Amino acid sequence: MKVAVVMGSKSDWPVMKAACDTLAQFNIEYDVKVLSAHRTPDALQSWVKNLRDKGFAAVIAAAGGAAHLAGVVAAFTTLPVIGVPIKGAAFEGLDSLLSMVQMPPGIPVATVAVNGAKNAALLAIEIIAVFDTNVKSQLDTFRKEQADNVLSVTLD
Ligand code: RP5
Repeated sequence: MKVAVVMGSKSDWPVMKAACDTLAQFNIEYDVKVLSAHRTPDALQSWVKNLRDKGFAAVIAAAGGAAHLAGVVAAFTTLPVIGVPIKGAAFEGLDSLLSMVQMPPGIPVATVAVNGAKNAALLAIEIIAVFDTNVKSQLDTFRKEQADNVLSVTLD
């Protein structure tokens, strides 16, 4: 299964590249797009509406400021939507975080940390791993290596 990645602006890409790199590390196919809830609403709607039929399992949506992109994506699909609040010029990214995380009941967005692109990808991979034993085993290896790295730390 594939993961869709969308961000509101090309200026989000330096953060969101980490999500795509992580998906690639797990050999997960992805489609990455720049589409904006307010600048390109019609194009966003038609892209989102076709995702399930095209075999996507989850959507990662990143935006900054009045960050409504993930909520709008979630409004148009019942695929799980993972939101990445992008740290912009104002408020250390708190504006993006609160805009994204405070979804009213009925349309969920699983919001990760400000600039949390890597965790967004890992969460999408964990969703796929519910059904895919190969991906599950890659996750087990990743967790073991991560733990080994912590346990082998030496301090000067
Ligand atoms: C949001 O506005 C984008 O997701 C970006 O984080 C922010 C600023 O966009 P640009 O003005 O850099 O295009 O829609």
